[in-house]
This record gives sequence, structure tokens and C-alpha cells, in this order.
Amino acid sequence: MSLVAENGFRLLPGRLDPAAQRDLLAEVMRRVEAAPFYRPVTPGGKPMSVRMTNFGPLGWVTDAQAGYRYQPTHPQTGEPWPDIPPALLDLWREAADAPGPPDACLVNLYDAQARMSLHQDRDERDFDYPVLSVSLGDTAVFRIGGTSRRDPTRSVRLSSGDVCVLGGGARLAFHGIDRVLSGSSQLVPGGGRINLTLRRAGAST
Ligand code: MD3
Ligand code: FE
Repeated sequence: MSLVAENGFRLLPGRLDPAAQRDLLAEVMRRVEAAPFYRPVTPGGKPMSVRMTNFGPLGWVTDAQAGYRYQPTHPQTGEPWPDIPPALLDLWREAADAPGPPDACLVNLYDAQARMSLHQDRDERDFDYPVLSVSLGDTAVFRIGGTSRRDPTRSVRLSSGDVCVLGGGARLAFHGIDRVLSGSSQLVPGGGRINLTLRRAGAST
């Protein structure tokens, strides 16, 4: 099933069944051993509440010195990011309706206190590519609005196994995570939520 909004936000509830969620989580945690979650710092000098890592040729990072950007290496280990799990590349081909493959996968880890304030994703080169998001673990209260910060917003719950595709007019929509409903899923050991976003960050060939 797919819930389509005219503006380019497509939610595929339960796109990954529980077995596929467990398999993907195992692929994620194996890569996290080499590329650990860390706490990025905003250009304003504030540590984010969400912990992050990346997979793929490019990863999104931020620090107080150089601000928001994509780079090929982990800021703490200096190593290249691990590869994007093949199951996610398959999902992109099936669901993203994109002109080519992704080159970045941002991995966000939320504990019960973590939030992500309303923002746009504008650090990528080509906004013709959509963003595809996969949620694992605890349910999030996601907020999405329009392309102006002042536009009205609506609230959508993102549960484990849900996939959403943000393309067209939704690609530059303001969005954020108001909170995570701790204890709503048993998938992630110790609790919490992992969100994976597939993106095209660099130049498209
Ligand atoms: C709407 N992540 O990493 S995923 C992010 O759940 C981010 O961790 C949230 O916002 C999370 O930048 C939301 C859904 C999502 C991802 C990208 C979008 C929604 C989006 C890009 C444009 C518009
Ligand atoms: Fe975002």
C-alpha cells in the first residue's frame, strides 16, 4: 500500500516486514562497528541530540568549524564510510523513481530524548533526486510542512518498517522529528530508533 500526497510525499507503511527489518538492522550494526555513531555539532556549536553515522561514498557531517557538508570519510576514524547495504539499494531501485543510484546513506540514531528540529535538506547537489527514508525501531512523531518555514505542518507517525519517499515538491519541504515513542518497538536492543536516508549528494553522472 502507498499513501500518495499530491506534493511528492509518499509513505509506504510496513514496506519492510519484521524479518526484513531484523536483517537490515543486522547489516546496519555490522557496519556501525567500523563507523561508530557519534554526536555531530551544529555550526552554532551545539551538539545534536541525534547520533549519526553514514554509509556510501559520501556522508553528511557537521561540526562547529566547517559546518554542514558531505565528505567521504568518518570524522572520528578518518576511514571511508562502509558500503550501503545492498537491500537498501534494491529498495531505492524499486521505490524511489530516481534518475540514478544514491551515493549517500545518513544513519540517524534516536534515544528517548532525541529530537530533530524543523529543517530543509539542501546540502545535496541535485534536488531532482528524491530522498528515501527507512525507519527501524521505536515510532517517531514526524512533522512535515511546505517549502516555507511558515507553511502549515502536519504530523505523521513513522513506525518500524515504514519507508517514505520525498520527491517533487516535498523534496525541499521543512520537516523534523518532534519525539520518539520509547518502548513502542522491541527491534533495537536497548530501545531507540534508527532512520536511514538514501540520497544523491554529489554530482549526478
Ligand atoms: C522531507 N531525518 O536526516 S526522515 C534527515 O527520521 C531527517 O531521522 C528524519 O530529516 C529522521 O535529514 C526524517 C524523513 C525525511 C527525510 C528527508 C527529507 C523527510 C524529508 C527530505 C526532504 C523532505
Ligand atoms: Fe531532513
